[in-house]
Amino acid sequence: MTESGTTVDIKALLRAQHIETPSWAYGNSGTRFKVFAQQGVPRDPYEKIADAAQVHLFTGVAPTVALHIPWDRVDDYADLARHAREAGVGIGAINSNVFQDDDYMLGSVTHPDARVRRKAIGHLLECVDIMDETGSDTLKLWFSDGINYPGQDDIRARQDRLAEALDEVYARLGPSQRFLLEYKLFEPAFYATDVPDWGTAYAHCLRLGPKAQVVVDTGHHAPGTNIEFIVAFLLREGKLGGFDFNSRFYADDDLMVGAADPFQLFRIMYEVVRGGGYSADVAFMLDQCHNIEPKIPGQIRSVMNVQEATAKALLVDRAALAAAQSAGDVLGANAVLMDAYNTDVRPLLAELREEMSLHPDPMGAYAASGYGAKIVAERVGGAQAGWGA
Ligand code: AOS
Ligand code: ZN
Ligand code: ZN
Repeated sequence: MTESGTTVDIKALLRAQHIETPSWAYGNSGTRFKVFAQQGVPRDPYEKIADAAQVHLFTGVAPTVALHIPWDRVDDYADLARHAREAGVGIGAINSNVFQDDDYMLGSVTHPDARVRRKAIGHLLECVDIMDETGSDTLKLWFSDGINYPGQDDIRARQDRLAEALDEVYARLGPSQRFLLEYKLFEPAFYATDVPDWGTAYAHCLRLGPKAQVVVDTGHHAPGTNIEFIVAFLLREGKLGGFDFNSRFYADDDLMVGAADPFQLFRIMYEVVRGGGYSADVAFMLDQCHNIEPKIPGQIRSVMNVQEATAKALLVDRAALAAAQSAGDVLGANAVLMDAYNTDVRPLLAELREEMSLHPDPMGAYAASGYGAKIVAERVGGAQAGWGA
């Protein structure tokens, strides 16, 4: 393949990339210490979708927005989906919430009390109803369930209860719907989380069948975890359903993806490309909360960071890499990967945006658009993203 042929192929793949932004990124958020309110933030789900549409307008690769129930509860979901379509975006994953009610202090689907488990499962089934109404094909399941102290509950019985709940939700899925099971090492449970790692999520999904897959939130691992290995393994098994992209320095920090460790993001994207995940049904979703930075530009920056990592991953000379690997050329193989990582792909992406009739500089174009000033003038009393609301 010629050099220019390669560039054309890479551009076509980048043009087709689809990065989903989360509705909760557009509202006020913070830490347990303080939520700093910003001016102009959305007051309802309709305005969150309008903001998500801006990210798509300036990047061209963020055509869907994930909803979170109940934070995005409305009377008429079909109307919300219509509003999204009119704004130029679609509804992405439906994120369930079985962590915010008082009932869930000791767990939701793994709670020792059958009444609470029934309530939690009822919510998950309601989320599938919302998928039907909005046309969403993906349910994202994250459970805060776990225990804080040894002996607090029976670890194994909690797995049985989890399996029962997953069975029921799985059975409710339509033919073109799936759920993604998200794991997280700790928080809010500090001793034993019920879905703490990819192995637990994988085992449950494997038992259930093809409509259950694992979602990798990049902030949900112990420091030093080799996330790209997990990606490679799950892809090989056909069980990687998608990503919740964000950056972490310490715990589940939910910072902009690619901010803390762009090299790790590149390594992850390389395994996605290598494993065929780029063309398969692997969802690239952002799961971020902008505590101190402006929301819409924060999402635009994150989308661009994912694009840059993807472009570098696509630039890896796979033939040269395979040759070096089979020759046992350790330094040569590593150099092939690093050459791609060290390439400045910003000119390529600027060129691609111009070909897509977009401004080559999405951050600058958004700043110049006046949308930020308009929402500050129009919206008074914006909502929190969810926590503590
Ligand atoms: C929680 O830590 C998980 O990352 C969830 O994916 C997510 O942040 C939350 O459920 C909002 O949807
Ligand atoms: Zn997440
Ligand atoms: Zn998280």
